[in-house]
Amino acid sequence: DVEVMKDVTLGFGEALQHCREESQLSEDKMEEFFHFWRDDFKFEDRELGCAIKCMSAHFNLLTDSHRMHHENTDKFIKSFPNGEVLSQQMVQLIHECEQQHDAEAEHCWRILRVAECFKLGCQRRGIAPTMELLMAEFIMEAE
Ligand code: M21
Repeated sequence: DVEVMKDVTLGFGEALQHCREESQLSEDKMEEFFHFWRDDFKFEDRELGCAIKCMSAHFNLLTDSHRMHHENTDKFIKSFPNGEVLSQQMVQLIHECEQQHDAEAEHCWRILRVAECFKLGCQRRGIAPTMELLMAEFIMEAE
């Protein structure tokens, strides 16, 4: 459901401010996390992988080996309205993406590839939020 994914994205994106310094992700590379869902978004910068790693750690969603913590991720998604309709699907999708990219030993690069795989999987399943929806909510929150 695209509404749920919108809420999870905006919630997760709140950690971006905390993680800019640590991840070295400059504002011109990504001013707001929801740009992740743009059609022309490029998964090229290692710093973005580092930022997603930091943001995940901020919400306690990573294990010691820097893989998704299934239980905590499930709980995190369920903390958003109607999160229970997507949590299992998201956890399973991220897990499959992790398995596909397990050979990449460098955490920031692997997490960047996992994130790209996750986005593609969401688009195939029709659960990726539209930019229109994200922008509208983001502007409302800022006002
Ligand atoms: C749903 C909102 C945003 C999602 C963004 C990034 C999702 C990236 C998943 C990667 C998780 C990292 C797991 C480590 O292997």
